Amino acid sequence: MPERRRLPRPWPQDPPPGPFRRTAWRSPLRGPWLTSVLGAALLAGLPVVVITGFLSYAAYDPSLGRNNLIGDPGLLDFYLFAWPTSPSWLYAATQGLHVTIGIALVPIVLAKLWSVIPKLFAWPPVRSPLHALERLSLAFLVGGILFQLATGILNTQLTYPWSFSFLAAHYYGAWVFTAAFVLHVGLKLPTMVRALRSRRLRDELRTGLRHTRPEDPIAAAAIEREPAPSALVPAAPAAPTMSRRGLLGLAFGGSAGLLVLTAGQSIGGPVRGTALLATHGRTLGDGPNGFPVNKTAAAVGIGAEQTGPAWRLHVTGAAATHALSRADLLALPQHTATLPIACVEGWSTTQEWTGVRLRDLAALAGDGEFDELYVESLQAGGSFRRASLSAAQVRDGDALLALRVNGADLSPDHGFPARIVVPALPGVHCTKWVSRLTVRRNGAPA
Ligand SMILES: Nc1nc2c(c(=O)[nH]1)N[C@H]1C(S)=C(S)[C@@H](COP(=O)(O)O)O[C@H]1N2
Ligand SMILES: [Mo]
Repeated sequence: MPERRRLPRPWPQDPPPGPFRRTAWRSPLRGPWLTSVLGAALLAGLPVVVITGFLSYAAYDPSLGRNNLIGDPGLLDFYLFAWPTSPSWLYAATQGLHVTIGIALVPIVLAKLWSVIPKLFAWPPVRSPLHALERLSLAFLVGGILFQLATGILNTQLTYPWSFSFLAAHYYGAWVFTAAFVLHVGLKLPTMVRALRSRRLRDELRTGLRHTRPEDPIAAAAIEREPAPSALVPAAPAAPTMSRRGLLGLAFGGSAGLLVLTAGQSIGGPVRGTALLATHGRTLGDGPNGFPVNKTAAAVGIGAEQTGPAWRLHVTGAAATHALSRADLLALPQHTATLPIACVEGWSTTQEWTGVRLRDLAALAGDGEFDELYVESLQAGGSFRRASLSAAQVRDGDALLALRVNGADLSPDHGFPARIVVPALPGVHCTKWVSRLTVRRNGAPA
């Protein structure tokens, strides 16, 4: 092997006192095997979160009308396919997985970071240009996952203690994290496989505290293909206070606990009550309208004067403009469909909606040739007051301007007098308190 090019060293040979000393990290549990077990779990789980996350971006259909809320992503823009309307639970499933698995991985991510902390303080800090690059990529990896988990979880709690756009930040953050993750897996997969082979999970699960011993620092360095002794395995191990199976039990048990406390919000029905961590998607009242409410009418300043008898639905296209009262809409052919509202925050709820097919309304005003139905709400402000639907979504026979739900009139909080419900459409585009529909082609009325 050619000798590694040495950088001129701006730091002393000996590490400074504190965490840079190899004797500072004393847990006898740390080592490549433990890190690899946690890493293998993340390798199984994180791709699900990444893929469903990018699918959610596609489901928003940012290429259409004014759906793009994150600015021009330039090179990072991608449209693999037009988001389908079938099966109707598609977005409820992908986004439920995104949020539930993302939350459930938190204890495993934290345990994995804990397991590799000594490497953060490795001495010398940089051994070669390649080592410097690898450490830089780790900054993006660790920074990326912490940023994505923190912003994602705060979004599910509708808490925004920052001034940037959540959507834009979470989207660009996803690219940073994904790039670093792919690189990291590429670099570390062989190490992970060697490390997993170095001990047997079954044996570890049978080993209690009394027999817990550190991994071998020389063997560990060989597994890591790093200069011996391994930075992960302690040079001066303390007596164990916990077994490896105890630590894995804590991480995976915590993960399973979070899964149970979150999944109910997506599964719905009687298990919704188990979703104790879902502060959002709570149900207000009971009866036909007794299902979760995102924003109440009061929260967005919509009162009875706007939704009373004076309300009209304006339908505009190239052929005609109509102002329809609720009675006019109820006189049109009605269609009933059982469809979920599936929120980006992970919760969903399936109900039986009745109303006018969107394609019938589009046909009232347009000439039949359109690529977008632009929906606007009575709501004065906020980014959820309008949405663009694609022609394929509008043409789906179950795509509705809903007037009723579960046999009763929509409640004010669920969008009375009329709301959009379309199969597999993200909840955020199921506009409530609709006031105007415009049939468009290339941005102009059609
Ligand atoms: N006008 C308007 N429509 C809206 C919203 C809103 O804030 N304003 N919230 C959206 C979001 S994010 C979701 S998830 C669904 C929730 O519908 P629900 O409150 O009837 O359950 O409504 C959507 N429609
Ligand atoms: Mo939502």
